[in-house]
Amino acid sequence: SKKIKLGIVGYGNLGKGAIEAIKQTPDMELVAVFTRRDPKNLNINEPNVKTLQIQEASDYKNEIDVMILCGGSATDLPEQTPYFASMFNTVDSYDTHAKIPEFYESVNEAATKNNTTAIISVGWDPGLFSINRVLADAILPNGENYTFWGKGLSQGHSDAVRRVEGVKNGVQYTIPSESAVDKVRSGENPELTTADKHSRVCYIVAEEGADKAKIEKEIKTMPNYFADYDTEVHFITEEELKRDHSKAPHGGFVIRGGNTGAGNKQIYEFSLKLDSNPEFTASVLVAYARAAYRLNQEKQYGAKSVFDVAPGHISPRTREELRRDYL
Ligand code: API
Repeated sequence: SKKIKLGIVGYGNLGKGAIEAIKQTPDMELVAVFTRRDPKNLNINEPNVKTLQIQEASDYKNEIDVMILCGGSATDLPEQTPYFASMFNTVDSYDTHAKIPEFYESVNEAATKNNTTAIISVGWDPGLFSINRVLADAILPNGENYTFWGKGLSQGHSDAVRRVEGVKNGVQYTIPSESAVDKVRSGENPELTTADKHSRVCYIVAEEGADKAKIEKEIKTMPNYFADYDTEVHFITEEELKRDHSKAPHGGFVIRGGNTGAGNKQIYEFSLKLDSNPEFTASVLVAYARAAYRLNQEKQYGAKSVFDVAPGHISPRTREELRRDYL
């Protein structure tokens, strides 16, 4: 049968990860990568993949089944997802948790109008962690959910600091509080504030002559991303950034402590340990691209989240195979 044809929008860490992830699938193929930059400057060594300008995407409506949107949440995706969902089935990794309701509404409008299927906020958090929060809560109603991230490099927060005026480059590490994790694992369901659970550490390369005090203040007071946390900002050189901060490990845990029956303690835990956060996130996006294609074939139009997608829909295996080998 014919392979599912994919496009990628954005050639950053996530877009590069998506190229690799698609190669590992038996049933999907990459048609083109769309970029805001000059396509000639993308060094993609894939003879059968076109590199094109973002504005050319509308010419490929009949050649691409699903568009994988690899832009950032801060400013790219709020514009790009509704735009592309008006022409293509899409998957994206929009991860500004506080703004997901309004993001959903604007994508749903575009997708519903045009009979496309747009799966939003796909990745590991939001994404796989979200599914586990829902499972744990449904199974153990008498309990409490906790999410811990790190220690690791958050793509979303790093993208956010790089958008601050005067910042040339930078990364952000999310650091979980070990004592908070230990308390949660013991099942005592402690009350923890946002700041009790994590702290954030940024390494910033400032542009020449930039006002470092102003940069630091802008980062520390940034809503959604930093304002509710204890945040450290360190200024370093470009060489130090390359030398010490080029890897992008991440991971974390969803934990729920609950009680059943005669007060029996039940601990639910899901965890990830990732060498490369963007490569893993891209792998989740690519698996859900398969689901976006299938849902669209079933005429399930509009914006969807991971909660609306059955696990069988993201798998390349048949339902018979899944029942035989994975039940
Ligand atoms: C953090 C997490 C990261 C989630 C993973 C992904 C990312 O604070 O480190 O941006 O890397 N919210 N959404």
